[in-house]
Amino acid sequence: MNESKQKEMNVDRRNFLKLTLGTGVAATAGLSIPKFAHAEAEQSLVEPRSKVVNTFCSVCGGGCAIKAHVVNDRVIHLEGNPDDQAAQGRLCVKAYAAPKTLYDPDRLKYPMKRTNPEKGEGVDPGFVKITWEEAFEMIAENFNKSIETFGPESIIFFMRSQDFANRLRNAIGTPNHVAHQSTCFTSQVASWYAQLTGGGRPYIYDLENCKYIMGFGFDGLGKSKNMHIRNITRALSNNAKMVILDPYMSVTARKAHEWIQIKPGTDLAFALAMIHVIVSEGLHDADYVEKYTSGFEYLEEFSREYTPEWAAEITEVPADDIRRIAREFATVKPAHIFTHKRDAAGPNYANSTRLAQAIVILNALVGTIEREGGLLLARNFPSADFDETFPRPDFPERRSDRVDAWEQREIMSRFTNGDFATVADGILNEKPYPTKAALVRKYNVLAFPEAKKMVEAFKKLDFIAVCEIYPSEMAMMADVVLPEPHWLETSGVSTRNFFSRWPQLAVRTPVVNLDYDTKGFSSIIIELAQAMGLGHYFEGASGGAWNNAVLEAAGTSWDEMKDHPTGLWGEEKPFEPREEFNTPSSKIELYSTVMEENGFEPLPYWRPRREGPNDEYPFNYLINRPPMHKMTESQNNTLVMELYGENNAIMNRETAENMGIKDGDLVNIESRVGKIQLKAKLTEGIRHDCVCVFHGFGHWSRKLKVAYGIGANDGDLIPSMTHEEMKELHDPGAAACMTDFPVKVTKA
Ligand SMILES: Nc1nc2c(c(=O)[nH]1)N[C@H]1C(S)=C(S)[C@@H](COP(=O)(O)OP(=O)(O)OC[C@H]3O[C@@H](n4cnc5c(=O)[nH]c(N)nc54)[C@H](O)[C@@H]3O)O[C@H]1N2
Ligand SMILES: Nc1nc2c(c(=O)[nH]1)N[C@H]1C(S)=C(S)[C@@H](COP(=O)(O)OP(=O)(O)OC[C@H]3O[C@@H](n4cnc5c(=O)[nH]c(N)nc54)[C@H](O)[C@@H]3O)O[C@H]1N2
Ligand code: SF4
Ligand SMILES: [Mo]
Repeated sequence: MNESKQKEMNVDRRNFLKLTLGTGVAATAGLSIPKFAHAEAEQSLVEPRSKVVNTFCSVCGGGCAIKAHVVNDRVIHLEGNPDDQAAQGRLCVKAYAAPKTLYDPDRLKYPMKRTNPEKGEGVDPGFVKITWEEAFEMIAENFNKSIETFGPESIIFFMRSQDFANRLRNAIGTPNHVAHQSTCFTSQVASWYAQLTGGGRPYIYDLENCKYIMGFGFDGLGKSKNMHIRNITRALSNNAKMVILDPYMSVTARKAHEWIQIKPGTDLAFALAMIHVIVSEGLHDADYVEKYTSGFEYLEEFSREYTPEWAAEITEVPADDIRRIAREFATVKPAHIFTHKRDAAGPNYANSTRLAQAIVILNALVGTIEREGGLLLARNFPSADFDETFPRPDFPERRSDRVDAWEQREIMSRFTNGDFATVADGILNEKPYPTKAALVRKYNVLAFPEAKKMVEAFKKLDFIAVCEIYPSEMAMMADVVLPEPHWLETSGVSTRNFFSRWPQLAVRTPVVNLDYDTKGFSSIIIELAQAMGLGHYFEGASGGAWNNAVLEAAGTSWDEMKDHPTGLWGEEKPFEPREEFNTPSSKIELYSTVMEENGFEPLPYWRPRREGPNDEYPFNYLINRPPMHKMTESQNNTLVMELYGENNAIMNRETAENMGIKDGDLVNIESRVGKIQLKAKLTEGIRHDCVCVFHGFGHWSRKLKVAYGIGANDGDLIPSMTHEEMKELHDPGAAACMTDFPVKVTKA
């Protein structure tokens, strides 16, 4: 290797290492020096052509604004945009490692079709290269054949909501749009929707002004959201106290003043006892409660029996601690309970939605919602209207019943799409009718509960088209694969609807172009519509025109923003608390009339989890994810894998040793639906009755050369649900119950 190349690689390694250490991740990882860094622009050090391009990160939904440094058409470094309220000049480890994904030789580079009709785990699809024209023709022919023979509802879309794709789905006339939300956050949004917002929920925690932070499992530091990491750190430097309940010593629990090892699935009892203490001792913020909430009069009777002593039996946390924490939470001001997605109030347990409701009540009782130091709703620009921007013909009539039965979820079906948990039952058992063909985007089959059953469901379909950037397991199930560019190669606008304290958009233009034969998703949809004979639904529509419309609604335009020095639009505004909320009473409804009208209990009465440990399956199952990984898509990234290269069965040291299990021994973990094998990792940082597995591993696609065969998929153990089981749970949040089942652990 020549000297200049070596020098550049060292710089690159040092940068990644330095930045990674800066995020606080080093504490959690066996940190070593990455062997190879990305990007070697050999000539670059001689006469470099360098530039800095504005973009924003799309590894997670944070949309942190980035200054991308490019030398001789190669990305050499990403830097947080200092003018961005989210990035504040720094990124998280997942973004710093992203160029390694951009330059991953395993990426998809052109459209392909399958030649092996057999499908399934370990089967080589025999992909061959085709043109985009052939790809669209094949998909159109198969979709149209399904529609003619079995009706439009035989087509199913698996993807996050996207305006162009939603229009195509409606133009086809199928109700079947399946998304991941019941595995991620529905329990949370159901409660905020009913009690407060009539829509979404707050993701902004004003930690800098907060003096008492409490979390029912939210791992803000370990989940590596840029703004959370920095804001939690600032709060701790400002002498805030942090109390974290978690059966596992998460990164956040490690930094907390108190780590409470609560029994899994029982946080609702803890929260109800806190309500009991605050109400019975009159510790609530009487002015706030009077002015901004309704239903306080019901709380005394509701919470009477939920004493700390009652909760202590259920949670295994001493009553004195529960009482003390409730008093601290109500009297140290400002205080708030931060809650995110997959914490105890996420769709993990059958009682999670109730916990989410109790958390809204607790935050309202201490007057911290929409107040400094509390939980804030996002401030956004007015949004553009897709139908107004691109007028369309009428959609055909469509059936209301769906393959995942999501229409039966009274509250959730209004503003989300389900349902990873029940769709396998729908497809395999043709409920309520046969589905035949699918369009999948940006979802991996490994991310479905009971992933092996979902593979069987996909096998039952006649035809699958998959939009991907990687030869993932999902791509391996495809008849046609449609490759998209990496986000560092694209243009776009991020409205950042989640984390904005004041409205601020971020814009991106392509940082580099690797010259692969890829296509952006909006173009894919429009060209597919044309091939299907539905092009008239997209007259005048394009991704670029839509970006411009979004910017115009915010008071600017693409022309103004594309060469903008910061790539950001929106001035900082002082915080003005909201005085009214989007509920029937315009107040925060402690007693939820919306829940009641929809046939649910208006108050979060105690209800146990669905399926706790028993004699046959004596362990609780916990799922986590490593700070530096992103779901199932970063295990082929060598930089990330050097930081965290394999998942384990994380067990309590004493428990494991009593079972004759040593660190590194292979163990089997079994649930009633599956079995995985992993090396044991022993620690004092987990309850004696729990085993924890990190998500993202267990790849079986041989085309992912780095990720293939490492670790196991936590999701093989998660039971999927039948339509009937989901209905029986009668959960307003339609939780997939991601960890509401027990497991057994044996030495392999
Ligand atoms: N680095 C990284 N960050 C990410 C992601 C990623 O893939 N990588 N994904 C993003 C996404 S999509 C999501 S949904 C979020 C998820 O992030 P979080 O909402 O923080 O959820 P989890 O990481 O699933 O789990 C949080 C904690 O809940 C604990 N827990 C489990 N059961 C219980 C219980 O009964 N009670 C209590 N008190 N705690 C319990 C677990 O031990 C775990 O430590 O992370 C986001 N951030
Ligand atoms: N077992 C188990 N299952 C889970 C979870 C868990 O903890 N355990 N967590 C749940 C949660 S919280 C969530 S949010 C979901 C997430 O589930 P998914 O959204 O399916 O997340 P990933 O597993 O990362 O898969 C994303 C896929 O999109 C591809 N991709 C990345 N960028 C692009 C792009 O620009 N275009 C296209 N077309 N494809 C792209 C990646 O290569 C990857 O294969 O999983 C849920 N399922
Ligand atoms: S939090 Fe990290 S991964 Fe998410 S958008 Fe920001 S930098 Fe990217
Ligand atoms: Mo998620």
